[in-house]
Order: sequence, then C-alpha cells, then structure tokens
Amino acid sequence: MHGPRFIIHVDMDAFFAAIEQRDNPQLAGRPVVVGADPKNGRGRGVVSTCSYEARRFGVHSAQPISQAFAACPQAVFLPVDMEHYQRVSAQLYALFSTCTPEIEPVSIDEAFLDISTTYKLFGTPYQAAVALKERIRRETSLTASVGLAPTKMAAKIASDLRKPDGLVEVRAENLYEFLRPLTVDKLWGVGNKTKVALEGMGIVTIGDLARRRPQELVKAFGKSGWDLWQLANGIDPRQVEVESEAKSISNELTFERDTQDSEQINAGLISLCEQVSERLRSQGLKARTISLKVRLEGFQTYTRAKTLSEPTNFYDLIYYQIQQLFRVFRQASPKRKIRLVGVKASNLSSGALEGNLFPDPKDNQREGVHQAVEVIRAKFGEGSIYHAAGRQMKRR
Ligand code: TTP
Ligand code: MG
Repeated sequence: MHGPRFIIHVDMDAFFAAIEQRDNPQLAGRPVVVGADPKNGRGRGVVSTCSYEARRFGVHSAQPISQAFAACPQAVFLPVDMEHYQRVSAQLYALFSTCTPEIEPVSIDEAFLDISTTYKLFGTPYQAAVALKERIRRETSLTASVGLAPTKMAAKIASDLRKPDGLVEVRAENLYEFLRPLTVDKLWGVGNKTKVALEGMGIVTIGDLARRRPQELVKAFGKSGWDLWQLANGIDPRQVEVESEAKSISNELTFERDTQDSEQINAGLISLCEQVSERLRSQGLKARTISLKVRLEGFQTYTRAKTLSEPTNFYDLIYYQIQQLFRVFRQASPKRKIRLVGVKASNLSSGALEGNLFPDPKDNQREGVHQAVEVIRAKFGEGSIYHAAGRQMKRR
C-alpha cells in the first residue's frame, strides 16, 4: 500500500450496558452493571461492564461483583446476554463493511478499518469517520468512539481519548505532537514492568522516549527497545490485517509417553481444535478442509482429511470433524499406542469479507460463545476458560 494511510479504530461505548439501556428506556441515565449476580453483596464472579453512570462510583470491568455492589448498591444489576450482544455486533460489522472491506476485527465491539482508498466515497477521511459514527447511531441507537490516524497504534489511542461518543483525528503532520505528551504506557507492549524500568531511566512520556538514542534502549531492553523507540517516534508499519498469507494453520501435540488412553488423547484433540479455531478467528480466516494427523509408536504417521460444504472457524464444528476422523482411524488400529496428534485447517478463505457475517441463527449462537470465551481469555489469560467440548458433542 503506497501513499498516506488512514486508519480508523472504532470501539463502542460501554457496549453491553449501552445495549441494555437502549432496550429498556427505564435504565437510561442510571447506573447499570452487567455481569454476575451480586446476590446482595455475597455473589461471586465479576463485572463484565457497566454504564458510565456506574463508573462514577468506581465500578469497572473485571471487578468482583461483590465490590461493585458495595460501591453502588442502587445500580441495576443485569446478567450477560451474550447472544443478544453478538447479534448487535454482527450488525455493527455489517455497517463497518459499508465503509471499507479492509476490516480487522479486534473484539465484539472493536475493530480497525483501513479507509485509505475508500474514504473518497465520503469526502475526506474525517468525513468518513463522521459518517461511520452517524450511521452507527442511526441504525443501532448506540454510540461509538472513533480514532482516525495514520497508524494503528495512534488510532487506538485516539479512540480512547474522548470516550464516550468521541471522535479524535490525528493527522500525519501532527502525529509526533500527538504522541509526545502521553505517558509511555500508552505504547503497545508497555506494561507496568517496562513502565517502571523506563521511569528509572528518567523516561515518563512518549516524547522522553523518542528523544533518547535508540542504542541506549536496545542496551536496556534488547530488540524490543528498538521497537519501542520506533513506536515513540510514530513509526508503526503494522497493517490492518484482513487476510493472512497462510495456506494452512496447524497445531500438534506429542504426548509425554506414548499412550492409548482415550481420555488423554481426546483431551489433546480438544485443545488442538481450540488452538486452531482461535488462530483462524484471530486472523479472520475460515477453513474448508480439516485434517487429523496421528503418529503411532514407531513413527508411522497417518493423515485423514475431510472437506466441508461450508468453511468454518468454529471450534465445535472443527472438533466434530476431528472426532469423526479419529473414530474411523481408531477402528482400523485400535490397540496401537499413539505418540503424536495434530489438527490442521487448510483451504482457507477470509471470513471477514463475506457480506453476511453470521447467517444462520445457530452460527450466531456459536459466535456468541466464541466471543465470550475470547473476552474472558483476553482478560484472564489462556487457560482461564475452555469450551465444554465433551459434553457439547455427546448431546448431538
Ligand atoms: P470494552 O470495549 O473494553 O468496554 P466497554 O465497551 O463496555 O466500555 P468502553 O466504553 O470503555 O469501551 O469491552 C467491550 C465489551 O466486552 C464490554 O461491554 C463487556 C465485555 N467485557 C467483558 O465481558 N469483560 C471485561 O473485562 C471487559 C473489559 C469487557
Ligand atoms: Mg468498548
């Protein structure tokens, strides 16, 4: 891509809570907390999100629900209706695609849009951003915060600056001015540890960082010191990633000891299917062909593949195919010990470019589950939640 880049980062305001307020006018202007049941302060679980009215009392995402109740007992507490939020999300993504086909989904309420070539349909890049916000408000009665900038990082920072209902434009000629006064933790990759280390070197703002010699940062942080220096100077060549060049996505697992324990093997297959599904989804890809690889003791290796009528990136559909393939394979060699299993997704296509993102209601449901799992993992880390594989499959 040549010429100047114009990237939008769009992030809905108080997403789950805003939908609840929209759907029930009695909740407008009131503190609303979406999350676990507070059970009069004795509840377990956490806040998913809350309205801006509740944020004034100190309530926030991922806070224990008991603390939220203590901080704001008069709030309206609601359970998470993921399916419903997912339908709204699908509607939003359809609106995004009227702006540009170059969409990188980040989460249920957040995406990057590269409008470098399509903004002309709306006038200027700024007018395209205004049009997007207006369209969202008109068609969903919700507000979005939008950042428009020449880099992804700046767009993301910008969308957060005037929340809620914000629109911040950073022009290429002002990029450095924009970044300079911000604290270093606004940079991608700077967590608390790096922040403290930088402070120890007298670096508090992005401007402080940009003025240092890159060699000094490389000495302190290795290669990532160089990346930090570049980011601080507004150099962020990352593209909005719609499609990947990948021809296939696969994961393998070697057992500690060769095994014929079907539960252990099944657990391995489940986690491989989860990994493959997540990798597909994070790149906005779907696969039509699913393959199973099995290596027996003694290194004989077999692969079995199945091509589907529709491409997918859903965990449960991938696992279903793998389970079938494995069952057939096992009938042929039931007793041999297994050394390694692998799952591969190939025949890839871009999921994000299809006009209708989530066509069938079952897919909508699946999408809701996947998004919920992704949000929880993003917040609490890998291993915090798993798809209930075994049970889900038995019900079929
Ligand atoms: P966010 O965009 O982080 O939060 P938000 O949209 O509620 O509020 P903001 O105006 O600050 O953007 O997350 C989007 C949705 O994801 C949020 O509405 C609920 C869900 N979520 C969780 O379930 N748990 C969490 O810890 C977070 C941060 C979000
Ligand atoms: Mg949001």
